[in-house]
Amino acid sequence: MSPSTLAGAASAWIGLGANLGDARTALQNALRALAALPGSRLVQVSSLYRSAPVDAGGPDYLNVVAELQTALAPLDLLHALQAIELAAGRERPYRNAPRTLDLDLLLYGEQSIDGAELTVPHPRMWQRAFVLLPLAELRPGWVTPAQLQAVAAQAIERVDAPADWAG
Ligand code: PH2
Ligand code: MG
Ligand code: MG
Repeated sequence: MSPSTLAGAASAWIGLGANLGDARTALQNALRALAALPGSRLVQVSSLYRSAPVDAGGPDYLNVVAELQTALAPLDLLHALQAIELAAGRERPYRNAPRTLDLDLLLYGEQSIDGAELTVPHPRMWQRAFVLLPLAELRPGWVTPAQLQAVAAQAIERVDAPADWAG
């Protein structure tokens, strides 16, 4: 086992988004908070993307995807993500309301989870260019050309390479 591998850890793929306030700083702070979670290591971060809201109103979003290697169990990770959202001033006035920070657990290892609190893989991830494009960057070959083609009409642009915004 390499020293950077955490015992019993899984790769969790997290979608980060924000479209209220200083979204870029919110995403940077969220990455720092993810890296500081117990038993966790931030492995990679995608480019920063600007995307038009999907099924929602309000300003454009900034979106990224991150890979977190973590020994936290899925529900413990979910609760940790919710705590980071709350600390960033997240409010939930109505469904898909603009938000200071949204952290979605997209994938947790190879697991399929269908619980009251958590569904993994994230049920809508394959309909969303703001998830698939950054994920395809980090997992080349995992997202298929057909899946990317299916979201090709959605308005999204790559704003910054990882080193230029997350570095
Ligand atoms: N999140 C949503 C709804 N719509 N659209 C974009 N572009 N980016 C998001 O992160 C997003 C969205 C619900 O969480
Ligand atoms: Mg979301
Ligand atoms: Mg969410």
